[in-house]
Amino acid sequence: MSDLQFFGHVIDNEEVESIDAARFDVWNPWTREVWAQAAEASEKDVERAVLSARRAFDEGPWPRMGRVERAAAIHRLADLMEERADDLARLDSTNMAKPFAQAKHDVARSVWNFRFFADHQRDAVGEVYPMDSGHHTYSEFGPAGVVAAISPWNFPLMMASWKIAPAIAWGNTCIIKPSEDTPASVTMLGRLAVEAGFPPGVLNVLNGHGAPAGAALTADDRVDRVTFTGSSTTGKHVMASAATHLAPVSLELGGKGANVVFADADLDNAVYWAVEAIFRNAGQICLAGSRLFVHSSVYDEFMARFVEAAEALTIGDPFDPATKFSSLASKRHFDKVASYVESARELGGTIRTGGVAEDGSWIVRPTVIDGLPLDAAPYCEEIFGPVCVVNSFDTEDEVVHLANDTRYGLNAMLFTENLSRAHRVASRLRAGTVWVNCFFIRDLRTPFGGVGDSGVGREGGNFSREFFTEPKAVVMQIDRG
Ligand code: TXE
Repeated sequence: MSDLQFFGHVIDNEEVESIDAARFDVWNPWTREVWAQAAEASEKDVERAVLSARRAFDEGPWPRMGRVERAAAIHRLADLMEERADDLARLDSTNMAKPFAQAKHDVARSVWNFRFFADHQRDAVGEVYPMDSGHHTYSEFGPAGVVAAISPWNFPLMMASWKIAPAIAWGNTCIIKPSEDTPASVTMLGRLAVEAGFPPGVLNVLNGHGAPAGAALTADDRVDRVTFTGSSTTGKHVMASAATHLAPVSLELGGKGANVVFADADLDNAVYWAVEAIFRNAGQICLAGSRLFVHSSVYDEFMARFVEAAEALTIGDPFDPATKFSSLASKRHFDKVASYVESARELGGTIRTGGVAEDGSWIVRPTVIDGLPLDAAPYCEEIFGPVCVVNSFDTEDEVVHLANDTRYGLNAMLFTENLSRAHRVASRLRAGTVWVNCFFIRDLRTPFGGVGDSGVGREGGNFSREFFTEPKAVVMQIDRG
């Protein structure tokens, strides 16, 4: 009997094996050992999950429940997550080498996602349109149906909660397929939903690979909404698949965020956030500030301080409290990031610090590169790792052009003490979010999403309501004249 942990599917409030009993290995990237197994869904398991979610939506209490009662149920889940925060964080740290303090932070953010959307739907109001014709129209926001949510491995619990919370808060039922690299914390979330007393089928967790599990899910015409976070390439497949049955999609895809440091920036602040923006979570963040532009008059000073700060990050075991930075999330991903560092060297880039740790680990050290041509792949493509490519600029027009000259458009950052410039440049940057003198600050009421290859649609606050409901106009005749 194996002593590996097991993460099954959670379907109809029961944790089950796959119908054919297939499993896959789950790795710990720090120890480079298999530490668990998860159920590997086939089309038959997808069918089972879809039937469960469909039944829960068409016949179950959840979509018909009062908004106060539904909010209370979601808060019960959030309470349980808080009680078990260390366990949830431990799963993410083990599963993807996320430093434990950062994993704890992610759990807190996940709890907040549930609490926010529970209250947001509870307190929401509709719209009323008085009409001169003697009629009166009001809007209603009813649940859309069954939501398929597909989440990535870089913030396993947090990204899943960001999708599940608004979906279920608005009365939908949900099937979440976590990344095959990180099934652990989302499966535990499914177990906690059972403990919280959710009706069967409201939250189903389906473990498995992109194909067949994810693909079968998005193609299923009993699914009413598809929300996906992952690569731009897979996002296009997901959109095409959902289009076969006209299910609206929300896609949050890759990024190549520009981080612009003007000459008048507070350099302490700019260096601090430049480090956070590219080395937090080992750079495995769609919002990473991976293209850094520094005004030529402060370039040398900034680079010296940036390199020093990068080198000061403590690299090590994700469970060591001193660790700020650990290995990449999988061997596959390590190979991808390492090959970009190698190609940067071959294409004439100067590695100012960092590089691949040549010790058999899956670590790429905090890496800063400059001198790369602007058509080089490591400058143009999403690396999704701790690799920052730096360039200098002289004028505002030049840097706006450079920042926007990408097929991505998820986010950008700018650092300046000049208020007029901050407003002007923020408005000219082609990105879903622009941070001025900061990074990673999120108010859940605000729109979140990207342009171009960074995605389709926005989520957050009322933007999530638009996506996860079917708005309806009810026209009443008030006055027969
Ligand atoms: O992504 P995929 P991967 C980027 C990042 C990374 C690259 C590859 O650059 O290096 O993508 O990562 C599921 N139908 N981002 O391979 O393939 C899959 O099982 C339905 C950016 O992990 O996009 C997983 O659950 N689903 C990003 C999820 O999609 C499918 C976060 C993501 O996998 C599917 C992650 C299919 N045909 C990676 N194929 C971000 N925006 O933050 C795969 N999946």
